[in-house]
Amino acid sequence: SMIRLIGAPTDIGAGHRGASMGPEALRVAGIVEALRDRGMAVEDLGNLSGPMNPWKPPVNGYRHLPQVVEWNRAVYNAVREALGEARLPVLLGGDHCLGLGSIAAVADHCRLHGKKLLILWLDAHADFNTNQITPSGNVHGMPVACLCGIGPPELTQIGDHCPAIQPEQIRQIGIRSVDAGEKRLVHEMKLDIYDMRYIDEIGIKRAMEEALSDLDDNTHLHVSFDVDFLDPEIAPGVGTTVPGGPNYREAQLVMEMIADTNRMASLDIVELNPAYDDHNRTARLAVDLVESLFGKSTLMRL
Ligand code: DIR
Ligand code: MN
Ligand code: MN
Ligand code: MN
Repeated sequence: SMIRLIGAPTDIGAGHRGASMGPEALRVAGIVEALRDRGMAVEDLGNLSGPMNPWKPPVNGYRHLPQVVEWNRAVYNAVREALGEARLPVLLGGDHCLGLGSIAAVADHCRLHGKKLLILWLDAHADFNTNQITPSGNVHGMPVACLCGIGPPELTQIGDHCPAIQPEQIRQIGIRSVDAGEKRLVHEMKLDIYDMRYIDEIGIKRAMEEALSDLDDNTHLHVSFDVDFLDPEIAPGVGTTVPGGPNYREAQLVMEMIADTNRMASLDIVELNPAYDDHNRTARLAVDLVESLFGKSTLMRL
């Protein structure tokens, strides 16, 4: 189906400024042309608008909660509308707090159409903090907990249902930074986490086979791609780098294996931060990986 790009230029959920420049960096790196070269129809709706970053300290364990709510409402509406018009929404973030609005919209759409939803969360972080356990107050560290119903009502009730998803609908890949309280909570909630230790032991191919094992032809696969998933050696342009991530070949294989399922029906590209990048190389890498996500292959397809 036709791809719809939705820009959400904000960094209200992050602890570093600059993810607000992500949508334009991806356009400058040629995301539209790359997808069209793959034979896809693409429409770019431009950017959503929302509140400025007031750059204030956290209140009650949340930094910028009213602004986070407003941006997520805009993202929810835009993603919901795209899916309703049979578009494949690609959210250009923006920080990862926006994964909440995006996935809440996808979950409501799937419920309405009797689709199974599976979410692949590619990230260095589990993003399962709460205001009680967060070391930072940054809401980009909380969207998965909010989706599972743990968080402030303004965020857990962003869509039609609370919780928006069940923990067993999510598979996290590439995780290598989990905060102390967050660690307890992800165990308690039985989150399905393919962390880097596990990937080192069994390899990225088997890890992806396991993560994608219960897809069927009625499954909507959502991919939430936090660019800090990638090793900082290849992807310096993010606010919170964590060493020891997937290298270029491993990241390509992840994307190619997702493409092979033919089930990806929505995508977030978040946390790209041009202020930390080296001449937009991380944006160009993200576009290269997105081509693979949409089926670019050396030998298999024309
Ligand atoms: C850390 C960093 N776990 C926090 N989180 C994220 O502040 O909650 N960084 N998502 O990108
Ligand atoms: Mn994240
Ligand atoms: Mn992250
Ligand atoms: Mn970050």
